[in-house]
Formats: sequence, structure tokens, C-alpha cells
Amino acid sequence: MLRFLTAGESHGRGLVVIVEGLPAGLPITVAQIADELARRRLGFGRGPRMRFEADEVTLLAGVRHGRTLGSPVAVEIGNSEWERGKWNAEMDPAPGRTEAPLTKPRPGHADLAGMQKYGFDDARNVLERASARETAARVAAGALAKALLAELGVSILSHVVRIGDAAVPDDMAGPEPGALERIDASEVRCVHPEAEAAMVDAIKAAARDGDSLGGTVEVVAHGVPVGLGSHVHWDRKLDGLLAQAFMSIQAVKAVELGAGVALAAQRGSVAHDAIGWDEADGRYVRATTRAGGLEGGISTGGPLVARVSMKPLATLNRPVLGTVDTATKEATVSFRERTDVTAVPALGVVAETMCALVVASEALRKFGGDSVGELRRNAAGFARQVAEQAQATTDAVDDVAFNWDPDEAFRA
Ligand code: EPS
Repeated sequence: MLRFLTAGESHGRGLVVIVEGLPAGLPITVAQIADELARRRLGFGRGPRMRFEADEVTLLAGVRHGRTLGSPVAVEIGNSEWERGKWNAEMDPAPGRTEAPLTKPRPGHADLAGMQKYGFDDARNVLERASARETAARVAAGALAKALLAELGVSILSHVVRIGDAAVPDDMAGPEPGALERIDASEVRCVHPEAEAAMVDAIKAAARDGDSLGGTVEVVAHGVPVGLGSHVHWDRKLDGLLAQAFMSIQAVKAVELGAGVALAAQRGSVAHDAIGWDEADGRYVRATTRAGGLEGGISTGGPLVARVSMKPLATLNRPVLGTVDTATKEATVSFRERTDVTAVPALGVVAETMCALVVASEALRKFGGDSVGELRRNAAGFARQVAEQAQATTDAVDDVAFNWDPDEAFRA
């Protein structure tokens, strides 16, 4: 199991993440973490902050001479503006008060519900933590999870399939393993050139209007071993764990696994992934990924495929959303803040992160091990067991426990 905790406010001194459960011996460098953080800042449509925010990374604990020690890994990410003194007074931890409380909560943000829940009269006390800045800390943790998964031959990528009303064709094939560089080279992280151009146009149009756009990313994990997650209990199902993790990302409103929603409209005879036997490789195969690589909450060994959708950001450059000033109760429009037109390209990187953290955690639960070598040995041993089981032919069907005979069942 892998656990992680983040702390930090958007305009505070910085963010911290502690990751517990990583085995010893995993190669980790600051550059690896910084590269992932830089990917998260990519994307046409992001606001001014992403241009100057440098994501200053410090490995505080848990790594020595480039390898994990098996102890908790702590990473600090400094906020550039703190260094420049811009927010030091406003976000000072020392006793004091603000001269400019935010009292015009944005509909769609955590502002008002958070003020009510915590008894605040300043929305900043809520928004500083609700901000998607927190995802930088998650992405640092995700870089560690990805490094662990690489040891098991698992790679995770994402690409943008929709921004506003601009989308890739429904039947577009998902990108192959190793396509990440090509995806990141696109300014909206979209691999379909026409859709990419339409997305850029949509962002420009929304920017002109001071508006914001939501969208959808697809996350694909290649090389996930069969057998992660379990059908035996609700909180062990890998599909449920992934859905929770994706839904926890700021502004996400929908998660779809495999063909998801479309399956609801289809007949059972065409909605599933038929199982075949590959004689040459001696393994079971599926030509389709309608189930998203998950059956009964267990990974099937095929690619994991998920789509994650976010709503348009609630902070607008031209505030038009109706709200109430909580100090005067007068009708007004929500406060204006520096913001992004869209963060959908960054959502892909954050969704990769959450997928990596969940899959790495489940891989550690199944294979265990205190060192990377032990983990790899255990995973290889299980892969061998699965291959041997697949090869073994059943001598006498009657001897197989729990064998379900459809003829028998329908006669009853
Ligand atoms: C955000 C508002 C903007 C975004 C921010 C999320 O921040 P600021 O108000 O400082 O310009 O840039 O995203 C990040 C800081 C980030 O690192 O992703 C919000 O209101 O959630």
C-alpha cells in the first residue's frame, strides 16, 4: 500500500507531500519530479502564473544517493511568489488580519460551502486550499509512483479528447505506449490535428470573452498486471478506487471507465470484450477494451482506460456569475481573480498521477516487498504462476471446484 498526504496553500510559502510505503532502492532524482511538474504547467489556455511559477523542488527526506531508503519520502515545492514577497503579508501564519476579505463567493467553487462549513467570513481561507495548486504536490507524489510502476513495466499516459465543444472523433484509436512525448508536444496535449486546432480556437474565443472551458482527458495505463484490485469487497475494487481518485481532482465532475456511458445503450451481446486464446503466446487475449481493462474490480491485464471530465473553471476573467456579498447580502457578481481559461491539458497530467498512485498502491498490496528487488521478484513469480495456470489443461472438468455448467443451470 502507498499512502500520501499533501499540505500547502496556493499562495503560501509552498507545498509539501509525504509519500509512505515506497520500497527501498527505487532510483529517484529531483529532475524526475521537476520534469513531471513542468508537464503539469503545459497547455495553451493556462494563466499568467504558469509562466513564472518555477515549481522549486526539494527532496527533504527518504532518498539517499539517488535511491529511496524505504522511509517516508518528503518533497517540498516552493511558491515563486512567496520568494518575491507578493503574498507574505496576506498569507502570514503569524497572528493578524487581512485588510481585504473576499466576500463575493464564486458559484461553482468551494468558496461559500467552505465558508459556511468552517465558519469563515473570508473566502480566501477556503480557496487557498481548494485551488488546483494542490495538484502540484500530488504530481510530485505521482512521479514517485510512476518510477515504481516503471520497475514493473507499467507506463501511464493521458491525452486531451475534448475542450469545450471541440473533440476528437469518437472512434479515434487510443495512443500507443511511448506516445507521451508526441502528446506533450501538442499545445493542448491532443494527438488529433484537426481537433487540436479546434481546441486552440475554442480557447482563444473563450479568452476573448473572459470565459473558461472544461473538457475531457483519456488516461491509459499500459502493462498493468492481471489481478490488481478484487471482486470480494466494495472497497477493494480497483474501478472504485480509480473513480474515487479521479473524482477527487479539483473541478472533476465525471469519470468513465472503458466505453462507460455508451455501454448503457448497448445490448449485452455486443458490449463486452470477448475472450480468446493465443496459442503462440499461451495466454488469454481480448481484441477490445470496452470494459477499460477492469472486470469485477480486478485488472484484466489489458490496458486500463479511463476518461475524466472537468467543468469549466469557476474563476472568470470577466466575472458575470451571480452571487451574494456575504457581508452585505447584496446581489453582486463573484470576485475577479487571475485565472486560467482552461486547465484541461494539465488535468491529463494530474489524472495520470492519480492513476499511478492507485495502481502503484494496489501493486504493492498484491506483491509487497521492502526493496524494489523483492517487489520485482514477487511480481515476476505471480506472472509465472498465471502463465503456468493458463497453460495447464483441465484433465477432468468434474474435478474443478466451482465449475459452472450452463446446461445444468438452465435445466433447473
Ligand atoms: C487557481 C487559480 C490560478 C491558477 C491555479 C489554480 O492561480 P493564481 O490565482 O495564483 O493565478 O494558476 O493553478 C495553479 C497555481 C497551479 O499550480 O495549477 C484556482 O483558483 O484554483
